[in-house]
Amino acid sequence: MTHPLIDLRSDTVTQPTEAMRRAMMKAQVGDDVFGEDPTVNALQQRMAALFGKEAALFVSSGTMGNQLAIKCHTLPGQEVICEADSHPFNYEAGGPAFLSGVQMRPLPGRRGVLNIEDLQASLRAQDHHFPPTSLVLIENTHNRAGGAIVPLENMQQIHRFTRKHRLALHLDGARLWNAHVATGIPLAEYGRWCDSLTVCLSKGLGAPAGSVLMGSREFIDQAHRYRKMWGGGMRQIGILAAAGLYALDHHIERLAKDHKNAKKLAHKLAKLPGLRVDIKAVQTNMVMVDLEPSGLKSADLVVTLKENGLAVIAVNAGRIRMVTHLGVSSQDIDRATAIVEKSINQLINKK
Ligand code: TLP
Repeated sequence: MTHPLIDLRSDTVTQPTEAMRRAMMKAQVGDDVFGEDPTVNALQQRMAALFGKEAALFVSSGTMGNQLAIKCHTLPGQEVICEADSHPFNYEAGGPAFLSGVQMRPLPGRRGVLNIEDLQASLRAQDHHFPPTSLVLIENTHNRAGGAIVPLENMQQIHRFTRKHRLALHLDGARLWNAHVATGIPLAEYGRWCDSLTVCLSKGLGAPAGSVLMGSREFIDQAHRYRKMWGGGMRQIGILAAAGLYALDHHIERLAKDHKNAKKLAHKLAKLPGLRVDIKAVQTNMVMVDLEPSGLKSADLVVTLKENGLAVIAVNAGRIRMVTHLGVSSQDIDRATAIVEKSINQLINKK
């Protein structure tokens, strides 16, 4: 019997469920550029209320949400402080420089967490040699740190720091849902300690597309204008917003299953010779696997795994990433582990 490919590259690969597709099909729609799509309006209102923000804007992607936030919180020539492994710094195609004309100042974090002393030390004196700093960016859960949860206390500390120094604070909460389910901290509590945040509907929540940017009414009004300018004004987009609304009702609590599957995967992989997995570091739906003990290169392993029916991505030359999501069952985890074991043996025997 041939099995379908198990796709652990990302939680972005999910297929909309039958029930989600039905919700999309039945959605009432209108022209959202005129503000007349009732389903988009309902999603925006619901999201703003959930996160305790004045207003929300449905955007095409997490990248667009983050880039709009950077645009609205800064002026060209200013500086943005971020964590060195953060998504906006590493994976948004240089957007901050291109779209907002700002300079990014990456600070090294610890498992995605920015240290308050490093932030203090990064402050620049009032001197015309220096770029003025206007924004701090944080990320929770943290992607490159393997889905790590950034503690709320750290966010509160950074919030206090930004108030004191009159800086804006934006949270890239692409997978904030995962942090919320893992910690039990209410979504509004995360909303409370930042000026703006982006959350994605298209990752663990399983919608086919869409993210939501939230903040003050004035901030969202400005973001709305840039969204239009950047070609992101869409029309009868309630079809996609309906998937988001469906996900809010049905796909938040189930993230606990993804977290359980990720832990199961980590435990099983840690037992295989040649691999190193930091089980304690698996806090949500991602597992980072280091290949160093085996001497294998991730690029080779990725190809062999794919041939054997498992898709993963390489984070760097010696590390692969596996992400659990609603398309992955507990049995898939058993099968994925067997495929990893078989693939490592094949590659080692070839050497
Ligand atoms: N991340 C993707 C890839 O770009 C790496 C993934 O598969 O994890 N913030 C964070 C923390 C993200 O992980 C991502 C997507 C984004 C923003 C961007 O979201 P999209 O892809 O909707 O632009």
